[in-house]
Amino acid sequence: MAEIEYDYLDLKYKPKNDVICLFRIEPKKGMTLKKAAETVALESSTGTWVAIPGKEYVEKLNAKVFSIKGKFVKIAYPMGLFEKGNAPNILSSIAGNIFGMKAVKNLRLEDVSFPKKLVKSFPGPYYGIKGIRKLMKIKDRPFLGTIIKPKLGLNVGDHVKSAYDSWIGGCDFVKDDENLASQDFNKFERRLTKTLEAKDKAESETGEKKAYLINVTAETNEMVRRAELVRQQGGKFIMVDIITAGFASLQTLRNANLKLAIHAHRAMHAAMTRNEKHGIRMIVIADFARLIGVDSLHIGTGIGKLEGKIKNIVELEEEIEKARVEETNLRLKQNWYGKKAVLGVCSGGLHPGYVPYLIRHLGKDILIQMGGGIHGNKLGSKIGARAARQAIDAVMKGISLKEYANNHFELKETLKQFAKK
Ligand code: CAP
Ligand code: MG
Repeated sequence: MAEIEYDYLDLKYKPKNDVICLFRIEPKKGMTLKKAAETVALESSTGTWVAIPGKEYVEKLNAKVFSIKGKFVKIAYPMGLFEKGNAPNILSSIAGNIFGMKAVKNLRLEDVSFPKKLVKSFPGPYYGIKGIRKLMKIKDRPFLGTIIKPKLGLNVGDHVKSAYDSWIGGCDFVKDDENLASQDFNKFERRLTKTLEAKDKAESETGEKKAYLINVTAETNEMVRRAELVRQQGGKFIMVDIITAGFASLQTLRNANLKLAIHAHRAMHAAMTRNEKHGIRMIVIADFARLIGVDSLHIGTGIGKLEGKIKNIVELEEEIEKARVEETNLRLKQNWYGKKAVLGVCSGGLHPGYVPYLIRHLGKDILIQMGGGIHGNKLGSKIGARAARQAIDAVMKGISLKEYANNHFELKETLKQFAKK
């Protein structure tokens, strides 16, 4: 009898072409989970705190709570609620006011699953993993990257020198740090030109493809202008802080169709993703990043300086790489309808000693990045990069790092240095 009261609840409903969200809900004291779930469904679709008389025709767009298992609730949102190809619009509903509602003590959006029409309304990655492998001419090993350190304050000359040493040592990618833009100590234009020159030099000296991921994060128009400069100067990659820049500006950048690979840094994500009871799980951010069309995305390490369990990182990697993913406890199934695979990036407190762990858990289709783990090497960035590349080579040859280090002094010295870290 009580269920009839719920306009936003239908436990017999079988979703077809809806957007599905999986929430973890803790109601406020004195409220049932059912009522709290209904409140989430109404606030994130057609409703508010009071019924609006005379406008009943909108009810066909009501979101429906259709599954409740323990604290986990699934809600189906009719496609008609959303504008296709508009990421902020979708997020303002499914991840909007609801987190602040008094009806919930805690609320976490664990995952979202999109129907075909919605997936098709976004472009997805331009290159994806296969495209990046082709650009870099690297067939079947993990990519090695570095983040120039110190992250801020370095002048252009030292930045370029560290980049060149890293490439010569064996890095494929050199990346800016997330908070480097165009500050007085290191202006964007000069850094771009000089670092690309060093890249060309490193390419001709090593015979390998090298890439510079310059951080273009800025006000949207300025960001597109900087990306255009990269294209004009022959760069193939850019990097952007997708959370602080925002999904709208990421869409603008992707839709500008500059044919540049977009490397997505996720600075600030942990403000939303870290609390396991409240906020938004990283997999949701990753879903939007893949839809909008980044080519590589930071997914964590499970072992370095930043929080994140390896089990969750494996699931996250599957979500951005596979053609379709199956449902698990905290993940919804998703058919990606041909959207290209995004390259998972492992970064944060890494050094060569961690390489076997990363490849064992996450496979070869990853970009392993070491900032401090290369530039903090007492023997310099070049030796640091060489040791990191040797660690990858050892794993690919099935040889333990300890054994490989016996005839590779760079790796040997580096493992000693970082042994106690
Ligand atoms: C890594 C890094 C990255 C983090 C981001 C840093 O440097 O440049 O920003 O890895 O984390 O500043 O920490 P180190 P995530 O190699 O010196 O740690 O990839 O988890 O979003
Ligand atoms: Mg960084």
